[in-house]
This record gives sequence, C-alpha cells and structure tokens, in this order.
Amino acid sequence: MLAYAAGAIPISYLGDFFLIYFISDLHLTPKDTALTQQFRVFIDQLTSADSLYILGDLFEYWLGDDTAKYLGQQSIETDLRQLTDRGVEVFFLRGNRDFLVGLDFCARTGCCLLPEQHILTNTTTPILLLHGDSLCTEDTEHQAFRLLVRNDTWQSDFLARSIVERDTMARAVRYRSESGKRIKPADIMDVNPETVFEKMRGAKVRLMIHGHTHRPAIHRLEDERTGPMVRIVLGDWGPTPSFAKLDGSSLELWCGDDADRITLS
Ligand SMILES: [Mn+2]
Repeated sequence: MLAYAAGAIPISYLGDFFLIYFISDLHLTPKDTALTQQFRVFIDQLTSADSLYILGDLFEYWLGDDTAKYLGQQSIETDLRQLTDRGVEVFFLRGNRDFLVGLDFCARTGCCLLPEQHILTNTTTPILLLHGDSLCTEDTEHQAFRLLVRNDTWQSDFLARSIVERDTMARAVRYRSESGKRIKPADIMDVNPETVFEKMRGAKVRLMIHGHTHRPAIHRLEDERTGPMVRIVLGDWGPTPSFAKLDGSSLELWCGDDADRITLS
C-alpha cells in the first residue's frame, strides 16, 4: 500500500496572482523531442506563486521508479526537480499509462503524489480531480485491466520482475501503443454520463477536471438531482500544448490557440 503524502500537501493561498495549472496526457517519450521541448517551454513560464497539477499520462508509459533511465525519462525528472526547486508546487495524479509512478519518483522530483481522486478545496468551489479513465465504464476491457493493475499485490509482483520482463509484459497490453505510435482519440471510449454524475454526487462537488479521453471541452451539465455541474476535459499535447488555468474564480481551458473559459461561483 502506498503511503500518500496527502497529509503533507501545503494549502496554497489562492489570491489574485496565484495560479493553478492543470495538464494531462502529454505522453512524453524520448522519441518525441519536440513534445519534450513544448513541455519545457511550458514549465519554464511557471513562477513560484503557481501550482501545477499533472492529471495523469505525463509519460507514454512507466514501468516503475527504477526504470527512469531505461525509459530515457531522467531528463524529465531533472526538469521537474528544477521546477519544484524554484518553488512551484507540483502534484502528480497517475493515469492509466503511468500508474506505476511512486514515492521514489516523487522524492527525486519533489512532486507530491495524489490518490486516484483528489478534491481541491482551497478554491472558489471544490474541484474533483481525476485522470478520467475510471469514467469510461462502457470500456469493460479497460475497467477489468484497471482493476487488476491497481491491485497492490499485482503491483508488487510486477515491480519485483526484471525491467526487461516488465517491458515485455507492458508491450502486450492494449493501452501500450506499438512502436511509439500516438493513440488516436477514436481509440479511447468517451465517459459514461451517468458515471460522471455519480462521481460528482459522491464527492459532493459541482466541478470536475480530468483528462484521458483527448476530447478537450468545458461541458456545462444539468444533473436532474442536484442541478448545474461542470466537467472540464483537458486536451492531449500533440501537436500543441493544452492546459487549464485557474485564476481566482476564472478558469480557462487552452488547446493551442483556442480557449474557452468559465467563471466559478
Ligand atoms: Mn489516459
């Protein structure tokens, strides 16, 4: 069982000039240097007053914290370390591709590991954060896979294997794209609307932010039981960056040069 650092999460003061950024689904791989460069340019713009929430699938895949060098991802760890050393709070919520990111990674990078669902409460309105694959309940094959690999026993067994063996196993998995080819949005099923409402009702929030589906949008919803709700979907990062920026009560979703915004109350 992972010991989350949740108790140690500092509560940021969210004033007019404190910004919270949300990103997901970069699918960073050493094969795509342009993408890595985009990520560097993005994090270079963050200041010590900002927080960054990475909502999963930062990496194309991750085979355990002892595989950063094998995967060619050490430079990303260095970038994250420099970012947190500059005073930017960085939170990491794992996706279906980097669900094996753990506390050693966090110790090296200074990132704070979040559980698979996290409610931001230091904001105008509480915000439920999650990667998003748990909302795609019609994808029964993925849900079965998810249940298996999120199991502690499965994880310790997997991590006890050699790196080469782990890599071979990962290549056999559906969500591990062949030959580094980027996954197409059509390959990922969209969320189930009822599951979305259930999650938000369960967390007692009216706003959620997630990624995973590669279908960036601000969805203004009406729950017949509890009223208006908002679901914000972050975009993936190719060929342009995508992020959400929360500035007090104003939340903007950016995909390349396109932006949509919503005021929270
Ligand atoms: Mn995903």
